[in-house]
Amino acid sequence: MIHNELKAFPKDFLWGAASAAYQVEGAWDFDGKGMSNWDKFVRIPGKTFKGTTGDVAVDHYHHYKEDIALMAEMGLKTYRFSIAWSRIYPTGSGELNQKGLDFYNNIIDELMKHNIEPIVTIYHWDLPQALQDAYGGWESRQIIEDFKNYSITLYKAFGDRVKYWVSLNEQNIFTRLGYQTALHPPGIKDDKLFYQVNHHANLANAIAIKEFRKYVPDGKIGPSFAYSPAYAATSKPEDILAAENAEELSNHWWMDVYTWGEYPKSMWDYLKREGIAPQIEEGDLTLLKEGKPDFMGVNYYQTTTYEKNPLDGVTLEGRFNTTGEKGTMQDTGIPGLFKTTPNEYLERTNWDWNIDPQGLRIGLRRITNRYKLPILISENGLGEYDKVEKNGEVNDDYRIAYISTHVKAIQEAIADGTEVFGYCVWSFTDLLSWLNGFQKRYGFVYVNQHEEGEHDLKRLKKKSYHWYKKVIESNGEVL
Ligand code: BGP
Repeated sequence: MIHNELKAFPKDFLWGAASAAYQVEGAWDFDGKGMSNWDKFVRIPGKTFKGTTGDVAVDHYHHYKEDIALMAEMGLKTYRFSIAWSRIYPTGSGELNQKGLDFYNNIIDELMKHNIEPIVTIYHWDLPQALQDAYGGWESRQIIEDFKNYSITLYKAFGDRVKYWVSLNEQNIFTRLGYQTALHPPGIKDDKLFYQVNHHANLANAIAIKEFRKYVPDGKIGPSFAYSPAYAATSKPEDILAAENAEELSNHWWMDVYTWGEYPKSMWDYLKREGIAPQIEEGDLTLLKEGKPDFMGVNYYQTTTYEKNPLDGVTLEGRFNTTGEKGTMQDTGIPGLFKTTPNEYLERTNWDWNIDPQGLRIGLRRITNRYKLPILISENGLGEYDKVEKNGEVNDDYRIAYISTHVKAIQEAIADGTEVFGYCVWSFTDLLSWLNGFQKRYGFVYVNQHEEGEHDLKRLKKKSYHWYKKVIESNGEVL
């Protein structure tokens, strides 16, 4: 679709930025906070780039006023951040830690003072380790009740001021990397368990949304899904089918459940035949249908291109680029279903992520046509090396190019008929990139933090900071 003229962004469009507790806060054992699964995992040698941890991260815990002042100066309309469950309930359930609630109350009040709409993510991967130890965390149905109680605590504490909520961040990533590829905690490789854990997460998501209606009736809630739309490598029907398989198993497998409470049929049958379909109990499907979200949160970074993968073809074992050495990412797949392959038409970042603004537009249209839900782009951004010049400038023109082309693609998607009400760039300040240390930077604000040594954590506005300020001022007209 080529438009002669594009519609302007809606006048109350939420121009924003996003973060996650573990990646920014630091203060990992301050003020009564309990240990999380990430606090434990990063201490296992070899798990993260140069053994980096979020112990200090960018110390947002002690710098939040400074960071929010920078957001206000930029004119940010919304800030999406997550709550560390183990700050609220140090052991996951039971005793409440008032100091944890105070910290987030302060953040919310500070944001409101500056007219910045808070978007709260209930769960962005940092599970209280006590729940992992007690019953295997997401491996047990017990998590559903504990997640429900934790969510209700947040609704009661913050629901008077927070109107936008994200339930689970990238359920497809934390379950897959936690239980299928072992790159994230708890570092397990077990396909059957992966689908079971994911089913529990679906139920927890649904119950949290169902409860939300009682406590924050005037609010809006949805999950944030890591959507990588599938492309076929060629027009060979076998490649088209491979892309179809990927779209169903890697995308619809989650979004269909969120929206309709149903698993996609052909993939359900496939997993049944393989003996790895999740076990469903009575009442589960009813609950899933009761948890319909108000919007689809989309974290978009890239598309993935697929081709046919024979039965003896590649598996999910493949090197993941966490070093920033371009060209070190390996293709992976599921034998008999699909295999990934480079897309010769797309540039890649130094971490081998495809750069594809049109892919965002395609993804937004697919979601709109299939689910008919409004969309919050809850993450999108560029992780790259940044260099501080002698005069203190960070000239991140590559980031400006990335974000501006994606904003343009959103505007085109709106002209195509999608309803997008917000855009949160990942991220506001630089932060810890889970497996990649601090050298893979995403922020509008540079933070002097590195993998090794102690640093002063000084904040510096990058060129993209000044640029995004103008984008917001002009409501997306000046790119
Ligand atoms: C998403 C996560 C974020 C963030 C981002 C960038 O998957 O929700 O927490 O980390 O990806 O990823 P990375 O840090 O691996 O580059």
